[in-house]
Amino acid sequence: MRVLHSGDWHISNTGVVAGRYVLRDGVNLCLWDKIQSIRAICDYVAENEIDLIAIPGDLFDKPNPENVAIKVAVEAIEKLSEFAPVVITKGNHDGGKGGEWATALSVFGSGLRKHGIYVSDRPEIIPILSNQRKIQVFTLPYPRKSALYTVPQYKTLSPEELSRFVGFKMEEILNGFTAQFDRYALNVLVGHFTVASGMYSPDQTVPPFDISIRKECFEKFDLVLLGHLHMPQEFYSGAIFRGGFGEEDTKAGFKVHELSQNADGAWIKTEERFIELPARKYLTLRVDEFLENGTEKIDEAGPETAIRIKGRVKRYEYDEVVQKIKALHYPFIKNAIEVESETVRVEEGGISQEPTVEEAVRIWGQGKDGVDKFIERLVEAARDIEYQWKVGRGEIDEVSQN
Ligand SMILES: [Mn+2]
Repeated sequence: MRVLHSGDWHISNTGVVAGRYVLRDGVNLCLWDKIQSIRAICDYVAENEIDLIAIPGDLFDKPNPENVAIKVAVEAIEKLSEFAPVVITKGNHDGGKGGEWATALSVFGSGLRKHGIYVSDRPEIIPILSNQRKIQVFTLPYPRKSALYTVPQYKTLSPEELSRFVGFKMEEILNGFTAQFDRYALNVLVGHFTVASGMYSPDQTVPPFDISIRKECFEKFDLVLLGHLHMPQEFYSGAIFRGGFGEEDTKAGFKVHELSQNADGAWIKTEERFIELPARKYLTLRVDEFLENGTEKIDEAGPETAIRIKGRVKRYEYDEVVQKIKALHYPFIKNAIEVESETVRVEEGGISQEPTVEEAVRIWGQGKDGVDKFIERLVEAARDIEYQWKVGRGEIDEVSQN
């Protein structure tokens, strides 16, 4: 049995490459890139024997995708369904927040199930027969966390408390699933959420306020296929594109899992292959590297690579660097160079130490009656604002929203 696993397509007709909005063949370049990846997946499915295709969430990038995004998604899923049953679960980007009635996935309707397209926006068990083999698919889409805020008894929970509560409920659902296993079938979990030990990027672990599930809860499933984390890792196929310079070291691709039945009829995973997709490359050069041998490095990277030049220079050096960048006539280049500040502040008693944003918020809240209840939410919001501010200044890299 062979299962193809590819999540987080984030189909949308928007996005910038190296800060530029580009149209190619009438569609946004970011969508054009994704179409190339989707085509490669469709070709793979057409050329190889596949028994099940799982797309665990974030097929779309937003709840109200553009017509062209819908066209790309529907055509791809129809194409894939000619070769194998397709299971799609709802991700956080597909919509359905709070009291929303529909998600972007509503375009598929429910009548498509008889044609082998199974869209799931709630936890459920889907029995599938593929090439005379029984598959029991268990779905666990992204939960509607914000819906809980409308329930009076949960209104006072902090984001961390709410995430823990939702995570606990999801683990209960997983437990319930294991009681419904079909011992003659392949029991597969297809879901969109974070695993507790997961990584957002090569150097960023999952933050504590995200809903997460402990991986012990997966032990009994024959196969666990998740979406949400864009970096390929255990349980995750990763995304089919790179979201920007923050993901230049992240591989984009999909996975193929091979399983075979042992003498007792149990399914054993025999191979897991990661197939890399030719997603657009991103490359950051330090300003000194750029001045030294930037032209060679950029030639070597090729004209489709997005380049960023980063670092600090003195005021008088800046114009020269900008001239050099312009002279390249390179389509995808981002100037993220900062000019070194020339002002130095000296205060009595030495250098003054500013408190961190978090410290400042906590100091402000000290002894204020009633604030303590909201302090964690304030701190989280402050951290988020500080993060966005730093990203805006190019001090840190943004990792695309999972
Ligand atoms: Mn997601």
